[in-house]
Amino acid sequence: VTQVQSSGRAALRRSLRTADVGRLVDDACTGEARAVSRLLSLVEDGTPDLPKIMALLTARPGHAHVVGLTGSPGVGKSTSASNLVAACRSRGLRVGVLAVDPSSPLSGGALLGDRIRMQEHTDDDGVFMRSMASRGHLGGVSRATPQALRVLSAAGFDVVLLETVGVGQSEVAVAGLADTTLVLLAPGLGDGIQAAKAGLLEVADVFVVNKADRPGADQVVRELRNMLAMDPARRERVWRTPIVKTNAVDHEGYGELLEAIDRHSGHLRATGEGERRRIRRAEAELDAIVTSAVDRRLARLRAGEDFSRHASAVATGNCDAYSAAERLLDSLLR
Ligand SMILES: Nc1nc2c(ncn2[C@@H]2O[C@H](COP(=O)(O)OP(=O)(O)OP(=O)(O)O)[C@@H](O)[C@H]2O)c(=O)[nH]1
Ligand SMILES: [Mg+2]
Repeated sequence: VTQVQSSGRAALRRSLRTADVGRLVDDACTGEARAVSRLLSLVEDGTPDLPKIMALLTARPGHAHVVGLTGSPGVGKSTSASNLVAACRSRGLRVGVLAVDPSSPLSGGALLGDRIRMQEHTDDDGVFMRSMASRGHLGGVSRATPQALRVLSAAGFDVVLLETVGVGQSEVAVAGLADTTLVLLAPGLGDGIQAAKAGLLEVADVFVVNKADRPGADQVVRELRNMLAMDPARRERVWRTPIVKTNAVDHEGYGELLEAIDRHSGHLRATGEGERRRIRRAEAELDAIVTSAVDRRLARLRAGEDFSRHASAVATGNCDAYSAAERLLDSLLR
């Protein structure tokens, strides 16, 4: 399987004909899983066809509501995502699931586990599941995520679940791309403090206290309530962050969780906050594209003759470093 995948990847790196790009986008927009998957690979690999693809997708924004799931390892993100998929499907909603690992180049184990958990949905045309790891490019997945979300929205999914694997700032950043961010906590993980440390409390639109079947769940809810009450930034907000208890193993609490997500979605529309988040996502997307372009040009510049010529001039005292740098910067941005 790995071999087939990697030769497929090599093929993807070659440019496609314009007509083929058009057909691929058309197929993906009908929700055809293979076309969606192919587009996501192109996004992930940052292939030269991306500008064409993104231009075509602009006319088809879709209407997906992006729900981010984040929280410490083992808190139950994947199990909860699977439950949310089921809850959405019972309402007739089409769901895309994007599991991203912003921190590690490969997390084959976790992703394999997720596949097994998602197995009950594999025969369902209304569900699309995809994992992205960073393949060793620093910041690679975070860069690709806004565009991957665009693809899934264009493909007509009503809801996209964005699950982050791994912890840290990049995870918070990825969660920040969602319309509604769920922060999961569970008893017994010392989670309240961990979440506060990782900056997760700030990004939460809904708190999910999972593993409600375990002792200590109500204690976590109480701690959260206290923390929320003491947070001055929260007091000024219109949105009162709900706390929903779930038991992912016995599928309990998901009706209530979907209701909370619905209410938040209504809040986003009513207050203009939704628009602000779309702008924030566009900023992240632009930032990623500009950064990649500058990185590429900088790499070319460093390897070029101009650079060594300027370095010699500085070394021999014919030019000061700042003037030389100015000239190089001019040529970089031209
Ligand atoms: N008792 C109990 N166990 C749960 C519950 N939810 C998840 N688990 C178990 O907790 C373990 C971790 O669940 P995952 O869904 O893989 O957690 P995760 O947050 O996706 O983990 P990572 O992807 O490694 O960060 C699994 O063994 C689950 O079966 C729950 O509500 N109650
Ligand atoms: Mg997981």
